[in-house]
Amino acid sequence: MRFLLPVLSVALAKALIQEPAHPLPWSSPGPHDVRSPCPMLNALANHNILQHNGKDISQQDTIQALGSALNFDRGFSEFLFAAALLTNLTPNATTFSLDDLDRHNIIEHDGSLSRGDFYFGDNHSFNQTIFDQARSHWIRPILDLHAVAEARLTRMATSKATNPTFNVTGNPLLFSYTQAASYVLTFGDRVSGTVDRSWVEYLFKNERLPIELGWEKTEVPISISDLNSMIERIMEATRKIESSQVA
Ligand code: HEM
Ligand SMILES: *[C@@H]1O[C@H](CO)[C@@H](O)[C@H](O)[C@H]1NC(C)=O
Ligand SMILES: *[C@@H]1O[C@H](CO)[C@@H](O)[C@H](O)[C@H]1NC(C)=O
Ligand SMILES: *[C@@H]1O[C@H](CO)[C@@H](O)[C@H](O)[C@H]1NC(C)=O
Ligand SMILES: CC(=O)N[C@H]1CO[C@H](CO)[C@@H](O)[C@@H]1O
Repeated sequence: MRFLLPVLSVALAKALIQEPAHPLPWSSPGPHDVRSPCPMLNALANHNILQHNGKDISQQDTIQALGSALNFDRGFSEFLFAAALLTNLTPNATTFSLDDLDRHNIIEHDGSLSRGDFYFGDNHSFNQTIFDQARSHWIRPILDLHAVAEARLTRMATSKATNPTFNVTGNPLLFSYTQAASYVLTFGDRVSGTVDRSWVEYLFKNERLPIELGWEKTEVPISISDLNSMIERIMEATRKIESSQVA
């Protein structure tokens, strides 16, 4: 008891000094708004950082949104936008809408962390059962790259075993690693390759940035070279798990 009081006072003082985290405006999609299988783009639209209707997103909108909200640099945003544009089949399109991203096997792929496979009907909506499977090995509150790789592999293995049309190669395969790398880079520490589990789960479940939980965007911009090295490391962690399963 003698120790409790000073400890509490420090905590209390801190609580009083710290400004409460300023929540960004957020509202769920209305009947005329479109959304995607990407939890982050949906979150940005819900926050009005991307247009709330989710429609006609330009390269400039993408650079502005990912830059201001997440500190993705221009090169990384341009890379993602170029991929997104492939999902708009209108000739010479210069924008995409979030529901274009449902289009199968361009970016959208089987074995997602939180969405069902195209073959089973709904490749778009958050599915708690599927996400629970992905995070079934997430025992510790801080995820390392082994845990990140394990979640991805677990879902891919289930999908491979149950979906007769399973085929994740080429760009869809690259994007499945890109997505894993993106949540580590956005919410975690790119040097240690660790990330707070609760922030990742919050994004998926709520399609909202985990600002209330204490997350802030990184001060150092996230670039394509960060993406490439994070993908390499997640692939390496994946190979380690695969070789230990064979042995
Ligand atoms: C213009 C930018 C972006 C585009 C076009 C895009 C597109 C997509 C698409 C199509 C999917 C669905 C893939 C699937 O599971 O089948 C997806 C998933 C995902 N995206 Fe994005 N995304 C973008 C930006 C971001 C950013 C900035 C993050 C940062 C955290 C992110 C994180 C994720 C994650 C974690 C998933 C996996 C969802 C799952 O497996 O259930 N994305 N994205
Ligand atoms: C698309 O762009 C090409 C090359 O600039 C042009 O020849 C074509 O007419 C355009 N198509 C449409 C539908 O605008
Ligand atoms: C979620 O995924 C599970 C497992 O694939 C499936 O059985 C269930 O029908 C899906 N739920 C919805 C609401 O689609
Ligand atoms: C698998 O998908 C790729 C494109 O991602 C395609 O080129 C290939 O033909 C597909 N393979 C099979 C067996 O369907
Ligand atoms: C339910 C659902 O979201 N299905 C989508 C799966 O992907 C195709 C495109 O390949 C969409 O047209 C469907 O709407």
